[in-house]
Amino acid sequence: MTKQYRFLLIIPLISLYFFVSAQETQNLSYIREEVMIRMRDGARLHTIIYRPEVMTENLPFLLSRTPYGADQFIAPGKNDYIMSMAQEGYIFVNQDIRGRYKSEGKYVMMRPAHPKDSREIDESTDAYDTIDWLLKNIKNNNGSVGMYGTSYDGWTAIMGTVKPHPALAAVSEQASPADMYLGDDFHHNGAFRLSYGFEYVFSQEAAKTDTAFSFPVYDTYDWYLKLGPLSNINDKYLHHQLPTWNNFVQHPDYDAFWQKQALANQLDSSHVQVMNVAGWWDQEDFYGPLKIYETLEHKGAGKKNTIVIGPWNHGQWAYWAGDRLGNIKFGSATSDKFRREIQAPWFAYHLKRKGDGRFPKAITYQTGSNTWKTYSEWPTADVTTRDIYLHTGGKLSFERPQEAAAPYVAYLSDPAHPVPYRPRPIEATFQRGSRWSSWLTEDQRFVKDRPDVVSFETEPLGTDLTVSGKILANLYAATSGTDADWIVKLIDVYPEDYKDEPAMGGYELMIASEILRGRYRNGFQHPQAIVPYKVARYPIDLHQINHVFKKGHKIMVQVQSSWFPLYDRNPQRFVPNIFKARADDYQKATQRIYTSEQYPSSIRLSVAE
Ligand code: PG9
Repeated sequence: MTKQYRFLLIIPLISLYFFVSAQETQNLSYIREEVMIRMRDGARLHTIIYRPEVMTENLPFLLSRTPYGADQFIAPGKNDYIMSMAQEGYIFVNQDIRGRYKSEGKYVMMRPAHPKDSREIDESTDAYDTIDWLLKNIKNNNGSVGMYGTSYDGWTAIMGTVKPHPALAAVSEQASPADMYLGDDFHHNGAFRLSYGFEYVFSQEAAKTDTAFSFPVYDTYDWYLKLGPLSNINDKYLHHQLPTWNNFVQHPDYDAFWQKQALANQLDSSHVQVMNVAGWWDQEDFYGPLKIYETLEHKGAGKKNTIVIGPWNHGQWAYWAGDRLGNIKFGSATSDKFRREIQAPWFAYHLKRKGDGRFPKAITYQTGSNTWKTYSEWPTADVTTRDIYLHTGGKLSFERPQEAAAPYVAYLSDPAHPVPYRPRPIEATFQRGSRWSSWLTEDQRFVKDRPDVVSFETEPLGTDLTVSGKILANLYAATSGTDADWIVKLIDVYPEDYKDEPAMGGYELMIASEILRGRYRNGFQHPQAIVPYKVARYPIDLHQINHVFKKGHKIMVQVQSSWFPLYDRNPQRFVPNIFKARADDYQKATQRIYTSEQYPSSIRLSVAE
């Protein structure tokens, strides 16, 4: 146990409470108070309140609700994430959600809300009851409440809007997951996120406080490979004790369990102002904030709904300067800008009526040109869709393929040798020193020469090419097996002779990527076996980018059929439930990526003039 507790040091990747400001800019003193707040069903939630020692006006509350330990919240005067807001003046409140750390009640991972029923408890009613108590019991408040937080804490923030308290005026969800089956932490398009799913669920459900699984090896690639079929997780390690793992096994398809949890089926437009925040290289919940923004747009939230997307990994806006991510440099302190110039004024206007309240609908950082852009709608309509095609011979171009000598490129996908998703050793996801948090920016040359990764690239570009908004891969593919995973990566290849920064010469930077589990090509609710060697179209949503492929750079597309151990291995033989596959279901398969006139695989780009 002691050993495991050492791993608590890893949790800052998830919970941002550990980051202490290097320079304390002001002497911001607070009175810290710890209370147990009673919810409508009698459960009491452990809550920490920080009131400024000196108050010259009544102040609004800023509430954050977490499964990661409210005690670990750094006092507002020393906390980079909220420093600008501390300088502005708020009463900060942090709460352990139901069943975690010092709170009573039962923890349910992402407990779905009952949007129409206020008698049933959920995270929305818990937020409501907390706000009600605060307004009545904490003196010198101005009657206004904001909620904010990253990831799980972002999710609890947006859940506050499902049955919102009238005093809840503004919510900033930052990297909140929206759909754990389609695009966030636990699955993408039906493909199971093995290393994240296992390690995260263990950290949350093995005990009431965060607890890391103790791997006997450093390179977890080996551990997961030797694990064999997924059923060994329960048979050898979890023994059916962790509810979320059991749910993975019992709900392999997009059934009512996942649909009920999906935010698109819970959220509605309300009186609450919402600011959604996402990072282009968020390794956990990039889909979430985009989906929440889109859902609220469809529900008519209009001016009450805004989005900010920066060049960040999961939660990077909350700490440090944000002038680089992994090997990629941005030339300015993007996170700092977010905290000072976006987050702080937005809350100040909505909770204190300070400032002019003029906020752009969308602020998105344009990578490549390294500039911030504002938009009156997002994704911007100011684009033309253009298809870029995969060709035999490894070429990529805007010309549609003509009759080709060989209509496809083939490779062998072997579940005994899956493609690593990042360079080995693959440290445990949350362990100190893990490269998990920046893996999406790794140089993709580390897999380029593998025989089971196929690459297609353009000539060096003659002019800058700006892609802003949605992108979609249209893959035409076939397999000798009866199930297959298809992974598509869109890559910016730097010139070999890169004068700006010689060490980045030839760097292959992933700008977008996604996986689709082939069995779900016709819908996520009903898996269907693939007919061997039959060509099928696999549409793969690559989400959105705002990126300039600079003159002299090349555009590359890579296709592969495994991304291990982030995603579990597809057995490549169709079985009804992969969590119950047997060792001998895992078989090699020959994959064909079509590049012909009849089956022109391509990526649909939104190109800005
Ligand atoms: N990505 C984490 C998470 C959120 C919600 C559910 C499961 C995992 C997090 O960083 O909080």
